[in-house]
Amino acid sequence: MINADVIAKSNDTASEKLNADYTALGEHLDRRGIDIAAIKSKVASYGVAVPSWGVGTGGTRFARFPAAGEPRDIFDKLSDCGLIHQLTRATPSVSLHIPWDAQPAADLNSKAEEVGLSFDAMNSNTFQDQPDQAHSYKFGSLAHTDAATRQQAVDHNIACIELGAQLGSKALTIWVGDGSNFPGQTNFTRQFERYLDAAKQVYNALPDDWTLLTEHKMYEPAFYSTVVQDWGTNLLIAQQMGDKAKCLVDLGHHAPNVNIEMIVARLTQFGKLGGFHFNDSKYGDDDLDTGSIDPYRLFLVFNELVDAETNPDFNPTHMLDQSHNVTDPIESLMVSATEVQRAYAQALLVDRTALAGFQDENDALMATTTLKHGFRTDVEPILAMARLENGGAIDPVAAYRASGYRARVGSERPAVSGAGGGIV
Ligand SMILES: [Mn+2]
Repeated sequence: MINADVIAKSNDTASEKLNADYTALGEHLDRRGIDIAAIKSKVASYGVAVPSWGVGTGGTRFARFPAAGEPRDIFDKLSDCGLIHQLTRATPSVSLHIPWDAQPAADLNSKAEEVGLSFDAMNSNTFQDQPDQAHSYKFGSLAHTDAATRQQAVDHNIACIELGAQLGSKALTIWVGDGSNFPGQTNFTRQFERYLDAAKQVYNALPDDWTLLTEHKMYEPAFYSTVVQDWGTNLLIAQQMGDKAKCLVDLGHHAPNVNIEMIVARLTQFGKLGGFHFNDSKYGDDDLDTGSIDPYRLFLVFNELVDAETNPDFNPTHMLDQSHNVTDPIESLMVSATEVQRAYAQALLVDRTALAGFQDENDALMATTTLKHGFRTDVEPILAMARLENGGAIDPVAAYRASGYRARVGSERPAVSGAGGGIV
């Protein structure tokens, strides 16, 4: 966390220009029949969770290049996450990953309170082996051929629920790497039956007010077949489990050019959209920064979400899930949180009455132009004003760089060895 004076000083130099830009945008939106204050209010109350693992430098299977001041444990991670929220006012919660972040609940709650954060969905890990575990996940976890290995994975997921319940979390996200690397290596049907049976045991351990989020991913670490490979399989799982089970959509977990916004609409229509992992992708699961490659697709996803907002039961979790290889993770996460807010604000500007009319009249050109009108509007003054009024920074990256935070934690936290393998 940084001194409030640093934020105030940074804002002082930028506030005059912001006021002028905000006034001009307000007049422009007024001519379109849109109240800028109402949009700002919605943006101000919007939050996206930060993944605890996002504040460390990521990497690839080839290498990892750690930066100065890498968080050494979950408490350092929570400090970094707290700073991101302090400056952006857009990331009020953190999603933990167990066992990486496993610590006594009292200590986690105390640190979270200190840095002004709450806990979002819990994430289990059955895609790598831990030093003290009895059975290896080399050939799978919840779908493993060996019953004892499946049971170990089930028990781990239940332990995640039990810890999360003490932290105020209300969801467990399961992603498994189970699959195969060779045709014939596994029987697709029997493997999926084993997964469903094990996942049901986890589902049965959920408190009544919890949601089970299952996350699909097309490939990797399994490169021939993956048990939960697409939204169709994910939907089957959620339907087989029950009302508390919903699908989580990670934007990077699809083939290039897949119409993700349509998947969002389908899952929403049947009450099975549970949450998002925001990131971006150019080729495969690159986990690039949200909105860095295709901001229009991000906007189109939010267009579907805003369309569904009228349903009071519609409340999917939103989280960033990306890997930072060449940037300061704190800066990337601040910019990405802002990109998510930007897509939300742009989607709020779409004239839905006009759009529905053009759709009914089959006026394709005017329908798509109506959508684009929202996307083309520069909403930055709305985002910046929402941050300023909530106590954040008009320009979070500028304030962060002025604070000297990275240099300070660089001297406080011993360097992490770069010799280890990358986290993908
Ligand atoms: Mn993800």
